[in-house]
Amino acid sequence: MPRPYGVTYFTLGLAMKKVLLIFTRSASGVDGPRAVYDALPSKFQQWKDGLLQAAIKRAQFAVPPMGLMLLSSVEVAGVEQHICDMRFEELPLDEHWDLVGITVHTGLAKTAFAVADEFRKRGVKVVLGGPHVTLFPDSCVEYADAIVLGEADELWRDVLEDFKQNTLKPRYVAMEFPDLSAPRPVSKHALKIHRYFTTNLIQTSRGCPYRCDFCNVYVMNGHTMRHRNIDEVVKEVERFLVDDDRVFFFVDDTVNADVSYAKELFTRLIPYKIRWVGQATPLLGQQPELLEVFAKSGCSGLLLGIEGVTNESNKPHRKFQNMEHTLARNVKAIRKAGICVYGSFIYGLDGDTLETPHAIEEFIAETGVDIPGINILRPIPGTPLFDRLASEGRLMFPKEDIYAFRYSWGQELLCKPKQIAIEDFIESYSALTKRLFTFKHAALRAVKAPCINQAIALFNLSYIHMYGLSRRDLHTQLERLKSEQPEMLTTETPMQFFETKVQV
Ligand code: B12
Ligand code: SF4
Repeated sequence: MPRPYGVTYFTLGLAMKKVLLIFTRSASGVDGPRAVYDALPSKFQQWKDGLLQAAIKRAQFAVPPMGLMLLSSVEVAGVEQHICDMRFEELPLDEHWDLVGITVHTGLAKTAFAVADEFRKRGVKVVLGGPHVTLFPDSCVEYADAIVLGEADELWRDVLEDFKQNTLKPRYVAMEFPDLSAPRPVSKHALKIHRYFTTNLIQTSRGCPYRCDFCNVYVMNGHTMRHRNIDEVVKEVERFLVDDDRVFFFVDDTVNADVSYAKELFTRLIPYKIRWVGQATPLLGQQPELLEVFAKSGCSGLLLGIEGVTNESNKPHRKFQNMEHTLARNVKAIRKAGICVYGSFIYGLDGDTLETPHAIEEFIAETGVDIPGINILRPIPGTPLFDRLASEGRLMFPKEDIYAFRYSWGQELLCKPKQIAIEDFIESYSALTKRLFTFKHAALRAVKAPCINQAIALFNLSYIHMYGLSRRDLHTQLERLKSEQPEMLTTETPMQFFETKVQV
């Protein structure tokens, strides 16, 4: 959709300011799995990995960056905004740009800074924003002409206006969380709609009432839930359906956190006959009325943050909402309502032992989780978990080197498990993923899935490859540790170390 300001500006003889918003690609994982450790995989492996990368990137969540969709929807006279999604395209370094804005995620910060350098070398001003800038602003200053801290929905207009007036400030800070109830129509004009799996991304709320220690959503977006106006969300669904009738992705971290809001919203969406996916807590299984509304409004799949399957595993990480005695029942209730479950598990939690992989496997078999995602506990810089593990001496990289804590796909151990020696952990994790991701399981899960059977088959098939990659990388990491840092592999686990110290 062309921006209306263009005509007026050219009529007045003024040049439009061209702004480029950039989203970077992660080193591996949902953006196309790649080896992060294997320096020299065989020719056959390289060929196979390359072939599968593109297919997996598309089959997984190849969705546009919602943050940049919002920023590019801010209309300022005399400014036209474009999006470059590096997961799909090269940087347009040779085109003329007046201003570049880049989203910075912690695990991808090095890439974002390198991109910033490229543009600044060419004399283009660069603004950095996103989760990493909000959490670690000072580490970003040297790579930018301006940094934006916090949710930039309203601030972005100030940045663009200042830039136009040549009065760009070095730092913009969102002093308060933006009022989400105010109308803010989202435009898709800067997106290439057909390259994505879907472009129907909607966020109805921000903030999270929970405080899991490995997460930083509540640090960035606050504890109090802020909601958008329900009429506005319904209008957005209507508008989006005009250009794209594919599946909707409600990107809220917990779409069932506020039961009465969710019930009203999704009841209003029933007549639109959309299909949608989202993220929820397993507590949904105990919210029968909401569950029914979700099913009737076209919910086909939910990612459930299950993490550990026992209270011993979850409690040390402040994951109190998942109680062991209701967890399996809740997952079964959700599937019984006709909704597929992506179960997101974490192995390596403080309460985990070598028995945990079997408990996870049994849980999956009992509940029929349609897609199991088996993550390794990941200390994300800026989370309470990161700080605690640093103080316990359990980080495997220097805590100052926050960029070492890159994002990958269960391909790397970043901290020492509390009760399991590293070598045993890698062996047991590898054995678990080998047992869970087989052609037989992929076929069975696809057949038993309550809906979207093809998508379930594709996901499970792609995980055979992705967890194979994870096993290869983890074993390469293990070999390197053996030769370069054997002291890390001492059979004394941090737990035993602690106990010895206490006895002394
Ligand atoms: C949906 C989602 C996904 C989806 C879709 C991603 C996509 N294409 O956008 C999928 C599943 C693909 C995904 C993948 C990953 N994700 Co994700 N994801 C989310 C989630 C739940 C919502 C993101 C969202 O749309 N938010 C809504 C928008 C409006 O908010 P926003 O992006 O933060 O943007 C606002 C501000 O940050 C700021 N802003 C953002 N960019 C810019 C740029 C400029 C110039 C400026 C000025 C401002 C600005 O202004 C925006 C408006 O207020 C968030 C959690 C969360 N609550 O945000 C995690 C989150 C962003 N993801 C995270 C991670 C780690 C990943 C992965 C690396 C996982 C992996 N191992 O592969 C990949 C990385 C993919 C990539 N290339 O970025 C982390 C990032 C942590 C961090 N400190 O950097 C988060 C915060 C979750 C968490 N707590 O750990 N993710
Ligand atoms: S992991 Fe999920 S439930 Fe826990 S704090 Fe983060 S967003 Fe909230």
